[in-house]
Amino acid sequence: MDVLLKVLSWFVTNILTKPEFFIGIIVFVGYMLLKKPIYDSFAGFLKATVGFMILSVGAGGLVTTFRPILAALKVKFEIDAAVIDPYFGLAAVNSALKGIGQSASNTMIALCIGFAVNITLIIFRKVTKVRSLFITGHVMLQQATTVTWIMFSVFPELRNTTGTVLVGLLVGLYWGAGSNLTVEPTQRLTNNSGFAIGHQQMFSIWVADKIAAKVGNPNKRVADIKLPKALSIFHDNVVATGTLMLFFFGAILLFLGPDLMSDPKLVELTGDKAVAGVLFDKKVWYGTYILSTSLKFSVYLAILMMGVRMFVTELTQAFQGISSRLLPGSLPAVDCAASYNFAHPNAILFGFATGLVAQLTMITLLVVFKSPILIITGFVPVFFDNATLAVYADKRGGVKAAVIVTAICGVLQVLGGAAAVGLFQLAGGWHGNIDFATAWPFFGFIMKNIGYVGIALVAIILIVIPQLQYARAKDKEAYFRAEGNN
Ligand code: ASC
Repeated sequence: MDVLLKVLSWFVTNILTKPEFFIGIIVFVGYMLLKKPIYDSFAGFLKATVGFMILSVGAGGLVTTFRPILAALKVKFEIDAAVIDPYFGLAAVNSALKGIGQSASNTMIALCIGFAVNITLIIFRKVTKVRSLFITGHVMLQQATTVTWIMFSVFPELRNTTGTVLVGLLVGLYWGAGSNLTVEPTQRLTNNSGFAIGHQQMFSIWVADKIAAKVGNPNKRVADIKLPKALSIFHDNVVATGTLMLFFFGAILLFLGPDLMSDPKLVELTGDKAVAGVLFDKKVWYGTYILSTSLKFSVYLAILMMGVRMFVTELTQAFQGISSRLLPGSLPAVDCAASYNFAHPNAILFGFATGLVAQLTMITLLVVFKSPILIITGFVPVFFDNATLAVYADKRGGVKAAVIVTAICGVLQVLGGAAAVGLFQLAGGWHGNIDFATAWPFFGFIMKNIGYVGIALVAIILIVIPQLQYARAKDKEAYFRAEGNN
């Protein structure tokens, strides 16, 4: 058992939670199946892997730079609040697991079981109707950890192997059903580029795609906004992002002040050593710090987009090999940032800005109405969920839909986060991404109220979702060709 655990742990640490290699290997195999020479396949492996690593530099830079600013709000207001962010959630769950004498190895096993469940669903896709394999490893780790806590807090008697296996089963079903829901919206968005989304807002992408088609106008997209001549500089994403962030984070940083922004307490609060490197250094003028910190948003976003472009181009070509020879009609479900390649960059900005305003409004309301549970905005959900939903909503319903969808998302992120903190008794942080502010608290609620039958019910819901999706598909053959017009 010990050896098996070590092997599993090696696999999880070195491969499963390193999506860059996963994607690289898929690209390599895909090119080989397309009968490309080995040197071309190797080049594809490298470009996809390096592309994903560049994306991670961009995403990591955004997270590290803006996380302490949002965390500092908690200090400034002296509120005991939970930060809704998957990294804070991960830390909160890990310390809670320690508190009940459990270790993270449960999560590791659940993660592997979940992955195996997702593969099985695809192998039997004619029966299960699931076509997509979730391969965003770092996100799988966060999700398996959160669901482990939901299970262990709701059923203390299941803090054992049985509970861990059940977590694996539920997350595997979620990865299959959730990513499968993103197939049509993503294929439509990307002109059948051959990938789906495996991230933290999969149910919400499906919902956003449906709402947007009803409430908006696809002919008035973010790209179609006509600005007067003097404002036309904002068509350029670097200018738009830079200006908006300068005002936005500039105001927040002015409010927080140099003393707080140089306080090492923020490193401890965020649990991220890298934060030490982005704090204010009193040797420079605070104005310079504000300028460079705010503009880093544009810098890291540009890096992220460059990485996305590289790996998506390779993946799109190479996956034809896998979907034509190995697993017909199946798709890899990748990081939500892959969708940013198919949108006007200002749609991303729109989503983030609207989601943030909605979140801050809701948090103010929680304070005004003296809610016993308070929430602090976390960067990952407010940026990546809202940017992603805006991209999908803009495709189907233009600017109006993008604003409506992300405003709703921002509100739900705060309310759902607060509900989850209350429901699962977690201190300090909650996962916070939109699926974990809606679907998962709901699943947890079911389990808490009807016990073991609830676990079965959640599993059944997740099994039935792809069945309904297939039943509703107009063209059943196209469903298995995974086209976006269903
Ligand atoms: C997440 C998470 C990240 C980012 C990244 C976006 O949910 O944990 O690090 O989003 O995957 O590209």
